[in-house]
Amino acid sequence: MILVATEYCPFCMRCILALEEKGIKYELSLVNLAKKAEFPELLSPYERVPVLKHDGKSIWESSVICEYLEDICPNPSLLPTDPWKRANARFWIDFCNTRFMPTYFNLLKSSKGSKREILRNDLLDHLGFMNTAGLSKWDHSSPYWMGKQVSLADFAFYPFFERFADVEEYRGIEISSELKNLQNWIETMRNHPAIGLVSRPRSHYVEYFRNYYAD
Ligand SMILES: N[C@@H](CCC(=O)N[C@@H](CS)C(=O)NCC(=O)O)C(=O)O
Repeated sequence: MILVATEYCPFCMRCILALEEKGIKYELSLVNLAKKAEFPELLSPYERVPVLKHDGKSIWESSVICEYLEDICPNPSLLPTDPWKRANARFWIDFCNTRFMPTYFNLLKSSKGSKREILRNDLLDHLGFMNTAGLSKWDHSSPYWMGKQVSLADFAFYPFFERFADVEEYRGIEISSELKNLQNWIETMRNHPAIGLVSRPRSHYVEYFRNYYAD
Protein backbone atom coordinates (compact mmCIF):
# COMPACT_ATOMS: atom_id res chain seq x y z
CA MET A 1 0.00 0.00 0.00
CA ILE A 2 1.35 3.42 -0.94
CA LEU A 3 0.15 6.80 0.32
CA VAL A 4 1.00 9.58 -2.11
CA ALA A 5 1.26 12.70 0.03
CA THR A 6 2.95 16.03 0.42
CA GLU A 7 4.55 17.79 3.39
CA TYR A 8 2.37 20.05 5.57
CA CYS A 9 -0.84 18.66 4.10
CA PRO A 10 -3.51 18.28 6.80
CA PHE A 11 -5.48 15.90 4.57
CA CYS A 12 -2.47 13.63 4.10
CA MET A 13 -1.89 13.75 7.87
CA ARG A 14 -5.40 12.38 8.46
CA CYS A 15 -4.56 9.31 6.37
CA ILE A 16 -1.13 8.84 7.98
CA LEU A 17 -2.79 8.91 11.43
CA ALA A 18 -5.39 6.32 10.40
CA LEU A 19 -2.73 4.08 8.84
CA GLU A 20 -0.50 4.35 11.92
CA GLU A 21 -3.36 3.82 14.37
CA LYS A 22 -4.42 0.69 12.54
CA GLY A 23 -0.84 -0.56 12.28
CA ILE A 24 -1.13 -0.97 8.50
CA LYS A 25 2.18 -1.32 6.68
CA TYR A 26 2.50 1.33 3.98
CA GLU A 27 5.00 3.30 2.01
CA LEU A 28 4.88 7.09 2.07
CA SER A 29 5.58 8.63 -1.32
CA LEU A 30 6.16 12.36 -0.83
CA VAL A 31 5.64 14.49 -3.92
CA ASN A 32 6.39 18.11 -4.72
CA LEU A 33 3.13 19.68 -5.89
CA ALA A 34 5.03 22.51 -7.58
CA LYS A 35 5.99 19.88 -10.18
CA LYS A 36 2.68 18.06 -10.29
CA ALA A 37 2.44 18.25 -14.10
CA GLU A 38 5.24 15.63 -14.12
CA PHE A 39 3.24 12.94 -12.30
CA PRO A 40 -0.48 13.21 -13.19
CA GLU A 41 -0.91 9.46 -12.58
CA LEU A 42 -0.15 9.97 -8.88
CA LEU A 43 -2.86 12.59 -8.35
CA SER A 44 -6.61 12.44 -7.80
CA PRO A 45 -8.99 13.49 -10.59
CA TYR A 46 -9.02 16.88 -8.82
CA GLU A 47 -5.19 16.93 -9.20
CA ARG A 48 -4.72 16.61 -5.45
CA VAL A 49 -3.14 14.43 -2.83
CA PRO A 50 -3.53 12.32 -0.72
CA VAL A 51 -4.00 9.33 -2.99
CA LEU A 52 -3.92 5.79 -1.66
CA LYS A 53 -2.63 3.08 -4.02
CA HIS A 54 -3.77 -0.38 -3.03
CA ASP A 55 -3.99 -3.62 -5.01
CA GLY A 56 -3.48 -1.74 -8.26
CA LYS A 57 -6.33 0.67 -7.49
CA SER A 58 -6.38 4.33 -6.44
CA ILE A 59 -8.53 5.88 -3.72
CA TRP A 60 -8.92 9.67 -3.41
CA GLU A 61 -10.09 12.23 -0.88
CA SER A 62 -8.81 11.98 2.69
CA SER A 63 -12.21 11.23 4.30
CA VAL A 64 -12.91 8.52 1.73
CA ILE A 65 -9.42 7.05 2.16
CA CYS A 66 -9.93 6.90 5.94
CA GLU A 67 -13.28 5.11 5.54
CA TYR A 68 -11.66 2.72 3.04
CA LEU A 69 -8.96 1.91 5.60
CA GLU A 70 -11.73 1.29 8.14
CA ASP A 71 -13.44 -1.10 5.67
CA ILE A 72 -10.35 -3.13 4.81
CA CYS A 73 -8.91 -3.14 8.32
CA PRO A 74 -11.77 -2.89 10.84
CA ASN A 75 -9.56 -3.54 13.88
CA PRO A 76 -8.82 -1.39 15.72
CA SER A 77 -12.00 0.36 14.73
CA LEU A 78 -11.90 4.12 14.20
CA LEU A 79 -15.68 4.54 14.12
CA PRO A 80 -18.10 3.82 16.99
CA THR A 81 -20.20 0.64 16.71
CA ASP A 82 -23.47 2.31 17.74
CA PRO A 83 -25.18 3.56 14.53
CA TRP A 84 -26.18 6.93 16.02
CA LYS A 85 -22.67 7.57 17.30
CA ARG A 86 -21.29 6.47 13.93
CA ALA A 87 -23.58 8.96 12.20
CA ASN A 88 -22.51 11.60 14.72
CA ALA A 89 -18.82 10.98 13.98
CA ARG A 90 -19.58 11.39 10.28
CA PHE A 91 -21.49 14.61 10.95
CA TRP A 92 -18.42 16.09 12.65
CA ILE A 93 -16.13 14.98 9.83
CA ASP A 94 -18.55 16.67 7.43
CA PHE A 95 -18.57 19.81 9.60
CA CYS A 96 -14.79 19.82 9.51
CA ASN A 97 -14.71 19.46 5.71
CA THR A 98 -17.52 21.82 4.79
CA ARG A 99 -17.43 24.53 7.50
CA PHE A 100 -14.33 24.52 9.65
CA MET A 101 -11.67 23.81 7.02
CA PRO A 102 -12.87 26.29 4.34
CA THR A 103 -13.10 29.05 6.96
CA TYR A 104 -9.63 28.18 8.26
CA PHE A 105 -7.98 28.39 4.84
CA ASN A 106 -10.01 31.39 3.66
CA LEU A 107 -8.91 33.24 6.78
CA LEU A 108 -5.27 32.39 6.10
CA LYS A 109 -5.58 33.51 2.47
CA SER A 110 -7.50 36.69 3.31
CA SER A 111 -5.91 40.11 3.16
CA LYS A 112 -6.26 42.70 5.92
CA GLY A 113 -9.70 44.25 6.15
CA SER A 114 -13.33 43.63 6.95
CA LYS A 115 -13.51 40.27 5.12
CA ARG A 116 -10.70 38.99 7.33
CA GLU A 117 -12.60 40.13 10.42
CA ILE A 118 -15.71 38.26 9.29
CA LEU A 119 -13.68 35.09 8.71
CA ARG A 120 -11.95 35.50 12.08
CA ASN A 121 -15.34 35.67 13.81
CA ASP A 122 -16.61 32.72 11.77
CA LEU A 123 -13.65 30.60 12.87
CA LEU A 124 -14.16 31.63 16.50
CA ASP A 125 -17.85 30.66 16.16
CA HIS A 126 -16.85 27.26 14.79
CA LEU A 127 -14.48 26.72 17.73
CA GLY A 128 -17.31 27.60 20.14
CA PHE A 129 -19.69 25.21 18.37
CA MET A 130 -17.12 22.40 18.51
CA ASN A 131 -16.59 23.09 22.21
CA THR A 132 -20.26 23.04 23.18
CA ALA A 133 -22.01 20.83 20.61
CA GLY A 134 -19.15 18.45 19.86
CA LEU A 135 -17.10 17.99 22.97
CA SER A 136 -19.33 18.90 25.91
CA LYS A 137 -20.92 15.49 26.26
CA TRP A 138 -17.79 13.66 27.35
CA ASP A 139 -16.09 13.70 30.73
CA HIS A 140 -12.40 13.34 31.45
CA SER A 141 -12.52 9.56 31.27
CA SER A 142 -13.86 9.89 27.69
CA PRO A 143 -11.54 12.51 26.29
CA TYR A 144 -11.71 11.84 22.54
CA TRP A 145 -14.22 13.35 20.13
CA MET A 146 -16.51 10.31 20.24
CA GLY A 147 -15.75 9.21 23.79
CA LYS A 148 -13.24 6.73 25.15
CA GLN A 149 -11.76 5.66 21.80
CA VAL A 150 -9.91 7.74 19.27
CA SER A 151 -11.85 7.93 15.99
CA LEU A 152 -11.79 9.34 12.49
CA ALA A 153 -13.47 12.47 13.87
CA ASP A 154 -10.34 13.15 15.98
CA PHE A 155 -8.11 12.53 12.99
CA ALA A 156 -10.23 14.76 10.73
CA PHE A 157 -9.76 17.79 13.01
CA TYR A 158 -6.38 17.26 14.64
CA PRO A 159 -4.17 18.19 11.63
CA PHE A 160 -5.57 21.74 11.79
CA PHE A 161 -4.72 22.00 15.49
CA GLU A 162 -1.26 20.59 14.83
CA ARG A 163 -0.54 23.66 12.67
CA PHE A 164 -2.83 26.04 14.58
CA ALA A 165 0.15 28.35 15.17
CA ASP A 166 -0.47 29.80 11.69
CA VAL A 167 -3.90 31.24 12.51
CA GLU A 168 -2.77 32.23 16.01
CA GLU A 169 0.41 33.96 14.97
CA TYR A 170 -0.64 35.49 11.66
CA ARG A 171 -4.42 35.96 12.00
CA GLY A 172 -4.82 36.71 15.71
CA ILE A 173 -6.96 33.69 16.59
CA GLU A 174 -6.86 32.63 20.23
CA ILE A 175 -8.58 29.60 21.72
CA SER A 176 -10.26 31.16 24.72
CA SER A 177 -9.57 29.57 28.10
CA GLU A 178 -13.37 29.30 28.40
CA LEU A 179 -13.36 26.64 25.68
CA LYS A 180 -12.27 24.02 28.22
CA ASN A 181 -13.57 20.99 26.32
CA LEU A 182 -11.65 22.00 23.24
CA GLN A 183 -8.50 22.75 25.25
CA ASN A 184 -8.76 19.33 26.92
CA TRP A 185 -9.30 17.60 23.61
CA ILE A 186 -6.22 19.27 22.08
CA GLU A 187 -4.17 18.19 25.10
CA THR A 188 -5.49 14.62 24.79
CA MET A 189 -4.61 14.49 21.12
CA ARG A 190 -1.11 15.89 21.66
CA ASN A 191 -0.49 13.00 24.06
CA HIS A 192 -1.96 10.38 21.75
CA PRO A 193 0.80 8.00 20.55
CA ALA A 194 0.13 8.28 16.78
CA ILE A 195 0.33 12.09 17.00
CA GLY A 196 3.88 11.82 18.32
CA LEU A 197 4.89 10.45 14.91
CA VAL A 198 3.71 13.51 12.98
CA SER A 199 3.98 16.43 15.39
CA ARG A 200 6.47 19.27 15.29
CA PRO A 201 7.07 22.08 17.77
CA ARG A 202 4.95 25.23 17.49
CA SER A 203 8.01 27.31 16.59
CA HIS A 204 8.54 25.17 13.50
CA TYR A 205 5.09 26.11 12.13
CA VAL A 206 5.50 29.77 13.03
CA GLU A 207 8.71 29.87 10.98
CA TYR A 208 7.47 27.71 8.13
CA PHE A 209 4.26 29.68 7.56
CA ARG A 210 5.87 33.12 8.00
CA ASN A 211 6.62 33.32 4.26
CA TYR A 212 3.07 32.38 3.34
CA TYR A 213 0.87 34.28 5.79
CA ALA A 214 2.73 37.11 7.52
CA ASP A 215 1.31 40.46 6.35
N1 LIG B 1 -10.61 17.39 -0.21
C1 LIG B 1 -9.27 16.90 -0.39
C2 LIG B 1 -8.29 18.05 -0.25
C3 LIG B 1 -6.86 17.62 -0.61
C4 LIG B 1 -5.99 18.84 -0.89
O1 LIG B 1 -6.46 19.98 -1.01
N2 LIG B 1 -4.70 18.57 -1.02
C5 LIG B 1 -3.78 19.64 -1.40
C6 LIG B 1 -2.48 19.53 -0.60
S1 LIG B 1 -2.74 19.96 1.09
C7 LIG B 1 -3.41 19.49 -2.86
O2 LIG B 1 -3.20 18.39 -3.33
N3 LIG B 1 -3.36 20.61 -3.59
C8 LIG B 1 -3.00 20.61 -4.98
C9 LIG B 1 -2.11 21.75 -5.34
O3 LIG B 1 -1.66 22.46 -4.44
O4 LIG B 1 -1.79 21.88 -6.51
C10 LIG B 1 -9.00 15.78 0.61
O5 LIG B 1 -9.63 15.77 1.66
O6 LIG B 1 -8.17 14.88 0.32
